[in-house]
Amino acid sequence: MTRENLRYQAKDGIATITLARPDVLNSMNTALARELQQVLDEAAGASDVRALLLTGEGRAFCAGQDLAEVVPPDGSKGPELRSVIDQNYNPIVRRIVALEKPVVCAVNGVAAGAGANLALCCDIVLAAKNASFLQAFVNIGLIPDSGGTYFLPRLLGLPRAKALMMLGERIPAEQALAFGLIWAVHEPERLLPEAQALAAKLAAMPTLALGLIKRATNASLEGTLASQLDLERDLQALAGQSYDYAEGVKAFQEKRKPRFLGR
Ligand code: T3D
Repeated sequence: MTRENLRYQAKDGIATITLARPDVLNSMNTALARELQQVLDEAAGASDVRALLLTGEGRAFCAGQDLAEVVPPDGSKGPELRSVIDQNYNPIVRRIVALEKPVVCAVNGVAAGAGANLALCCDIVLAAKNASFLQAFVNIGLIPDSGGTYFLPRLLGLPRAKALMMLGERIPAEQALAFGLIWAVHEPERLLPEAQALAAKLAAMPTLALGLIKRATNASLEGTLASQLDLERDLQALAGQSYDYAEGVKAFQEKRKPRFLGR
């Protein structure tokens, strides 16, 4: 499979995906979107992949839609926005959210538009101190997509979510951290090692339980206490049948570190 717009490496239980169009700040064109969908499918289907790490090459994480693709500078007609969202962005967000493996995002620079929302739909988001987040859509007369209008009010509450989306201002990583939008901020040179260590930690954890935590958390965004209590019971019953549950309890009783196999 051609992978001209990203790099993909699966090693030691971690699938690392690096967006690689640095000259245009890793902005998303159709080719990159399709490649990203393909590698997400590959990581989902690989039983030896137990955590994913998403990052960008160069000084940006992702500047959102490649504007030259949708509005070609030569005046020719670009693709319809409706189909770009339907075929490029929505399938990516759906895959990441539904994937029952942890996805770490290392935001190495600016994350704008759909690039910001791509980061925010991941499970644990780290950012470099010099990274920034920007709901850039309104600056070009669009509205947030890629789940922005879903995730931001839930992550931030309405006042901050609406201000971010309506003002289109760039907020630095430290402010994103203070807002509770992301998990941690690291010095730029520490970002990748920290993200790799976190992904390695997750890859050695009980993968089935992590996947079920993700499933329950997704449901909690829509559900009631009653529906969550029922779901927790059902998912706990599943987790309770796993090898890793038996191993976790055994290791506790034997006062040793557990060796989880992810099943
Ligand atoms: O299909 C649809 O359109 C619907 C889907 C929409 C989803 C979206 O994501 S809409 C939002 C699209 N993104 C943007 O509007 C962001 C545009 N970019 C910026 O606002 C700024 O570039 C940044 C704030 C991200 C970074 O600013 P800065 O000053 O660090 O960099 P720069 O100088 O603006 O950009 C560097 C280069 O990257 C530059 O190219 P050049 O002049 O060196 O040849 C610039 O044109 C290019 N670039 C940056 N963002 C994009 C881009 N090229 C294409 N598309 C981009 N989004």
